[in-house]
Amino acid sequence: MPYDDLRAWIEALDRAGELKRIRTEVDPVLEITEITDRVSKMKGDGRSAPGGPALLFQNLKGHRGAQVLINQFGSARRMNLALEVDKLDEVAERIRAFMDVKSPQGFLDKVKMLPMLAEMGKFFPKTVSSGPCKEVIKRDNFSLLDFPVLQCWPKDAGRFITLPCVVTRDSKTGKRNVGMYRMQIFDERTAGMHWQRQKIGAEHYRERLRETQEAAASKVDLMARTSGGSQIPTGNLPGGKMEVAVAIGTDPSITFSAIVPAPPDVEEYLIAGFLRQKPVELVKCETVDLEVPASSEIVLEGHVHLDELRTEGPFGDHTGFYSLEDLYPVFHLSCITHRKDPIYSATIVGKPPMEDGWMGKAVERIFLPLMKLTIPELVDINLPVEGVFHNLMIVSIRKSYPGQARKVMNAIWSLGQAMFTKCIIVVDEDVNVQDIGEVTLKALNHIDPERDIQFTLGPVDSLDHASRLPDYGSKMGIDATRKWSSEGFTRPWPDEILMDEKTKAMVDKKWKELGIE
Ligand SMILES: Cc1cc2nc3c(=O)[nH]c(=O)nc-3n(C[C@H](O)[C@H](O)[C@H](O)COP(=O)(O)O)c2cc1C
Ligand SMILES: [Mn+2]
Repeated sequence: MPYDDLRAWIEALDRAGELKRIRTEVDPVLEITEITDRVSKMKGDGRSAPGGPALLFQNLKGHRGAQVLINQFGSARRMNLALEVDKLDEVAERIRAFMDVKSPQGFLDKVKMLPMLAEMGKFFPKTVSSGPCKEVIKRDNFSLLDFPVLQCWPKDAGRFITLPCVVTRDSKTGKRNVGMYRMQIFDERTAGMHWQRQKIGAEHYRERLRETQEAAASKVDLMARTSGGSQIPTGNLPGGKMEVAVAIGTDPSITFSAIVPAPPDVEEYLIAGFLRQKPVELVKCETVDLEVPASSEIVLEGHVHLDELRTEGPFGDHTGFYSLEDLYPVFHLSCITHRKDPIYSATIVGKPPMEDGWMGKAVERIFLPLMKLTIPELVDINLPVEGVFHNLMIVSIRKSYPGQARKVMNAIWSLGQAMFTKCIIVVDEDVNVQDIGEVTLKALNHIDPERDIQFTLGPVDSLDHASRLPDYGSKMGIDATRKWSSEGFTRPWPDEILMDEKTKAMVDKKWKELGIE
C-alpha cells in the first residue's frame, strides 16, 4: 500500500527499524549536519547495511515543538522501501513492460491491453477540495524563520531549504513541473530560487520573461539572464511575476519524483503516481494558480519577480565543495499553509556518500531501460557516488560496428541531464561496470590514451567549479572497448587469463583437504 503522506512513511520507517528518534536538544545550525553526516557514512557491520538510519529530531534549539526528518532515503534498503520494491530493478521492469506494448493485431489483442490502460489511469493526479496541508492557513503573520531550516555547513551563506518540491507552470502550455531546487532563506518572506539554467523551472521563468519582453519590447538580453547569470546586468528589466508553490514534507514518491531527470513534458505528479500506483491527490493553492500535494506538511506560496536577481550561495554542495555564489531569482512568499505541528523534512549534501547518493543510484537503475530506448546497445551503467553523478559514468555496450563507443558517448551527451557527464568510460559487455576494480583493470589495459580519448565541448553542470566558464566546458570520453581491425587496430589482441573448468572443479574437490581455510 502506498504511503498516504510523510507521516505514514515515517511510521513505515519506524516499523522497519529504519528510524531513530532523537530527543536530545540539537541546533539546526551546523549540528544536525555533523550528526547526519556521521550517520550517512556509517559503514555497516555485516549485519546492518551501509548508511545509518533515518533521523527524526524532536528537540530543536530555538524551535520548541518542531520536528525535522532527515536521511529518509539514506540507504539502499530505505530507497527500496520508499518505492515499495525489493529491488529497484522492479521499477525498471514495470517501465519496460509499459514500453513493450506492441500495436494490437486484433480485437483480442486490444482486450488484452485494457488492464494496462486501466492501470495507467491510476497514475494521473486527482484534484481534491481540501487536505491536511490546509489545516493551518496563514495569509499574514507568517515567516520562513518559523521553521527549523538548517544551516548545513560553516561557510554556507545562511539557512537553506534543502528538500523542497518547487512547483511551476509553463505559461504557454499550462503544463506543470515539480523540481527540487534549494532555497536560501534571505529573510522572513524571501528566499533564493536556485533553479539552474538548464532545469525546467528556469525554462518556465524564461517563458514568462519572453512574454513580458514581447509586451515591453525591451532590448535587454533576457534569454541569457535566467539564473547563474553573473555577467548580466539586472537593471532596465520589465516587471512581472511568475507564480511558484513549494511543497515540503511530501510522501516519498513525490519527493523522489522531484529529483528524477524526466523529459520536460512528463509531469512529476504523474511519475509519483506511477511509482506509488495510486493517484497523487492535489489541492489548489490559496494565492497562486498552482496545485500542491494535499498531504504536504508545509506549503509555501508566492512569486518570483522577473526583474530581480540576488546573490545566492555559497552552499556546501554534493560535489564535496562549496558551490560559489551567483545570481538567482528571488521567491517572495504570499501565504503559508501547513499541517498542525508540521514535520519539516530536509537533507544535507556534502562529501559522498550521503543521502542524495542513494537517490541518484535509484535514478540510475530506473533510467537504464529508458536510456536503452535511444542507446539499445547499452548493457549496464554505473555512476559511482564519488563521481557525484555528473563527473563520471561507466557504461558497458554490446559492440557491433566500428566507432560505436564514440557514438554511445555522443548519445549520452545529448540525453537530457546526462549531457552534464564530464567523463564517460565505455567498456565491452564482458566488463562488470559495478566492479570498479574490474573496470580499472580492463579499461586501463585496453586503451592507448591518445587514440582512445574523445574530447568535446558543451554544457556542464552549474556546480562544476573547474570548467573554463560557468555552465560551459569540456568533456571526455574514453573508448575502452577492445579495438577492432575495422577501427585500424591490426595488432593481435591477447586472451584474458582464465583457468579451465576442469582444473577448477578438481581444486574445488580437494579444497577442504588442502587445509588452507
Ligand atoms: C537534494 C537535492 C538537491 C538539489 N538541488 C538542486 C538545486 O538547488 N538546483 C538545481 O537546479 N537542481 C538541484 N537538484 C537536481 C534537480 O532536482 C534535478 O536536476 C531535477 O531533475 C530537476 O527537475 P526538472 O528536470 O523538472 O527541472 C537537486 C537534487 C537533489 C537530490
Ligand atoms: Mn521536470
